[in-house]
Amino acid sequence: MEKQEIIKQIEDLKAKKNAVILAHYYTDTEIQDLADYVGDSLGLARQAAETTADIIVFCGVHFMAETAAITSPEKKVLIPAQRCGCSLAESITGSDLRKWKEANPEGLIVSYVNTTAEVKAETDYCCTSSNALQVIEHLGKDKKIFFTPDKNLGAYLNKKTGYNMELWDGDCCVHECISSDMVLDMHQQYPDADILIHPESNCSGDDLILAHPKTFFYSTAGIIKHAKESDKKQFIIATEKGTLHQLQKENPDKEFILVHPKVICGSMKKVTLQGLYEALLHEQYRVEIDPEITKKAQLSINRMLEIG
Ligand code: CIZ
Ligand code: SF4
Repeated sequence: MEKQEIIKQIEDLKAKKNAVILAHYYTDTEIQDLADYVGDSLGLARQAAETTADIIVFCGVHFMAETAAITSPEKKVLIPAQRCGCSLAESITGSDLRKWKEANPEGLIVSYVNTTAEVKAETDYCCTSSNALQVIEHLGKDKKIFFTPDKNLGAYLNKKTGYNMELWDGDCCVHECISSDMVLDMHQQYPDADILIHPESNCSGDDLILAHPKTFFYSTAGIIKHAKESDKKQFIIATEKGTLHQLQKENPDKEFILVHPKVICGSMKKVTLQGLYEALLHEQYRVEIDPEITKKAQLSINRMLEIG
């Protein structure tokens, strides 16, 4: 089928089946352009919880579709591509958390939302990069906190708050390549640009980068907001490449420079138009979570949603 015909079929199936298409900022540009809602994990989790659609087609990686299935257990959640993994979500298991809890019965576990449903079920509070600071500040400095699974976001949070959270040794294989040297090299090339950095990046705990007058740390949604509200015309973007699509769409008169051409999440790019069409047509691939795990995971997600 021609591309235009696939797009028409997707629109028709969506209307016929009362489906909604949610897409992450890191998916291919044509998927973002077709989606009913494009967002980061927090935005997508909220949309999934609020939608009145019967079917959610989740264009993103597997843990994100799981989150939608947890927040909307009565809906049919579909993911267009199989094996859309995430190095962060795969770095830790429910059993790792249970072991920590046994050794630290007074402690609290805060998990970044990039985790499996099983890990969320063992977590006290979820957070995303949009609300991580709010969540840990809500818990207070005196609590013993185990922050999982992203060591870079964890190091950033410890630096920003003065907390001493214990950190799990996980990372995002995409943002891990964004080093301090890479950021400083780009700054030399574009000295007037603001540098907008996702805190999953390898440089996020580096005092030099944190104190740098041109750096700003944000979630993906925060990066987009900063670019829109700023009077600046040029920005270095230190996160996944797909983010540039919305940035450029919303700010056609501004320039966005990706910190390095290899900052691309291969898992997100597995979602294709053909896959999306087949997902709607055959109602595949269904993401279902065990009801007991759903109930426990809902607690940690809802605690996060109540805070911010
Ligand atoms: O790297 C990711 O997967 C991110 C930043 C997710 C999100 O939207 O928070
Ligand atoms: Fe996971 Fe990193 Fe891809 Fe995000 S960019 S989905 S954290 S591998």
